Amino acid sequence: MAFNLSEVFKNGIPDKNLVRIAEKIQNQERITEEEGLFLFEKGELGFVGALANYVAETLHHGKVYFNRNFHIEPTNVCVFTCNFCSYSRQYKHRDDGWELSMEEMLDIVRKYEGQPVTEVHIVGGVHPKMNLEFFCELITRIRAFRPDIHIKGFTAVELDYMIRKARLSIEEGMIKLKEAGLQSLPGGGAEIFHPDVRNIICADKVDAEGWLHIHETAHNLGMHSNATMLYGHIEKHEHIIDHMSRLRNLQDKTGGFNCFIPLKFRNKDNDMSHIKEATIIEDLRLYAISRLFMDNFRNLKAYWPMLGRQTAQLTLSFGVNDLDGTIDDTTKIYSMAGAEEQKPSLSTEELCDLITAVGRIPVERDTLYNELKVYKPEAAL
Ligand code: V47
Ligand code: SF4
Repeated sequence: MAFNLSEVFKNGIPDKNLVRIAEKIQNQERITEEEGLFLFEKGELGFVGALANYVAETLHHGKVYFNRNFHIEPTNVCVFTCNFCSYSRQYKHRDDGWELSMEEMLDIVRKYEGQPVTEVHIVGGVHPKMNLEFFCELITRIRAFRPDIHIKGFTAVELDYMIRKARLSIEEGMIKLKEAGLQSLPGGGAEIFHPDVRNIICADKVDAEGWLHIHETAHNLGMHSNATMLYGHIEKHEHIIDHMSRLRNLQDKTGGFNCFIPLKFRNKDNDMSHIKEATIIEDLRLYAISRLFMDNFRNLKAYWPMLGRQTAQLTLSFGVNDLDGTIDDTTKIYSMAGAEEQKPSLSTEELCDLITAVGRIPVERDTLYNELKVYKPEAAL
């Protein structure tokens, strides 16, 4: 796609630092942390959006990815007390929450028999009685029933707890899970790495180094993973840049991340409800700057159950190239936190319509971003 700097600056005299950043982006040079911060401070939405759109178009030529997936949330009982969480219940209040048995979880998988889903996403609270052995058995039994489904499961927070409790090293624990059939890790639990924020919003769970070590170990074992960032609460721009920089560094080292997923903080029914949510303008700037800063992440995902389908659709013009999946109303994390999508479920036709409405090409992918079906414009209508 041809890109014309003068278009970006047509409304005013360009700031020389912004010109320099735009030139770097155009020449596929990495921007520094200072430049990333500068974009947050001085880069208006139209400017960062045009650049981010240019980068996404150069990489993906108008393609936007989605997959056919469903979630299993084993429990919302959790030993941790993240202040932003609307979903968890403490063990002593477990009667207010849910704890699925092995059979109940396998029933969820059985419900999809004969359906062309390609991924199961398993994430939940950290239950003190659901251990490594239990989850290895769950994975083995899902694999035996549906060997064709990719099992993406457990945030680094869940893994850290279950592996430490089994008195194994992270590597030993990850090998056990991999042998049972776990194929990749979702990106949750990253929140904001910087201790000045982490110690306030989620002080008691795995820290930045622990989270990064688990993902690095998974990558070294040949597994892929995703990375998230919870934004729009008490963090400052410096913390966002620090977070993205740590992920960018690990990606340089291993290349094991599939995608980056900024997650918008939703404020219903949690201990941070007094904090106003980010505006749509802030969401779009954040996605655009992520695309510009995370130059070694091919895929930037807008998780539509969290953002709502309309804002997710808007992000497609601001650097995003992935919307996650059909979901089929199998997750409660975001509806409980106040997301617009109270029963998140989209058919492939609806996802295709969202994507084609903004002039992009819908592509069904698998978890590792292999293309399964390209919906040519006429086929998608
Ligand atoms: O780590 C919890 C977030 C994450 C709130 O890898 C909240 O494809 C906003 O791992 N407001 C877990 N966010 C979810 C997760 C995930 C989600 C989508 C895709 C993928 C993937 C992974 O949910 C937590 C936390 O950051 N979260 N509460 C809230 N009130
Ligand atoms: Fe537990 Fe995860 Fe909620 Fe934190 S975000 S309290 S670890 S369920």
